[in-house]
Amino acid sequence: MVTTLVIIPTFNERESLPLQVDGVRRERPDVDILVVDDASPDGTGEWAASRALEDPQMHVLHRPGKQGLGAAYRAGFAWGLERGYDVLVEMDADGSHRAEDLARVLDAPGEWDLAIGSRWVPGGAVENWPAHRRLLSTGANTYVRWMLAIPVRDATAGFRAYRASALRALDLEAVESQGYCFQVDMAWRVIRSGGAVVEVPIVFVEREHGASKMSGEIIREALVKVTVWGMKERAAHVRRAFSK
Ligand SMILES: Nc1nc2c(ncn2[C@@H]2O[C@H](COP(=O)(O)OP(=O)(O)O)[C@@H](O)[C@H]2O)c(=O)[nH]1
Ligand SMILES: [Mg+2]
Repeated sequence: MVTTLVIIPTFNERESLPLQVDGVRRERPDVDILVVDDASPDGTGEWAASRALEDPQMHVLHRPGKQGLGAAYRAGFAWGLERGYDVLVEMDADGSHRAEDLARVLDAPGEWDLAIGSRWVPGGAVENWPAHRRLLSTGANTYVRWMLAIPVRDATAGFRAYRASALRALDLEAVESQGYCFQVDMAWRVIRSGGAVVEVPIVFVEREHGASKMSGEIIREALVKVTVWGMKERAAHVRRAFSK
């Protein structure tokens, strides 16, 4: 039997997390959950710890302070890989990633190393997003696809499942990116290491409780890094062409 760990990073998600945990439990009672909490001042970590006492399939990793999404996932992956899970899932706490889409991501067709729950493939959608956030996401994804020359429609998506073997093939310690850039970085690394990526449509619903941690700095990091990676890739192509 395939063992699955759903990793949920949290920072101040006291209102949303209980709904998300209940949803995952309801839709996929077979999976284990790991909440990675960065010492949320609102008591999210305490709530998760008390829930874990009642539920043997729920675990919590408490971290000393807010260190970013990428760092939280790296710690969560290490935790899950040490314990031998076959599949590791990334899922937000805020309800944007619907529990009813989890099975769709986990049961993605074909042989995949990374299955992305995608907003920007036919059947995918976003609910309750203003035009400027849609434009930011579609624009960013068009730029990433062109700059890195990868066929992924939603490389910034944070609802995804990795085969443990694909994560083991990467040097996770070397991944420094945070935020959206972390998602792009990871997809690109899987592709470069020869892994297969599939996208399945999901409906992304903007959060009802709490606040987004998105910031100008997160957008800037993604833009700068993707540009640098793309330029380096092009320079390497040119060097290879001339050295033939
Ligand atoms: N542990 C941890 N979780 C974070 C951090 N930043 C964001 N998150 C969580 O990552 C998920 C996505 O963040 P969110 O603010 O909803 O980003 P958005 O959906 O892009 O607006 C949520 O579950 C957040 O609580 C962080 O620094 N540490
Ligand atoms: Mg969100």
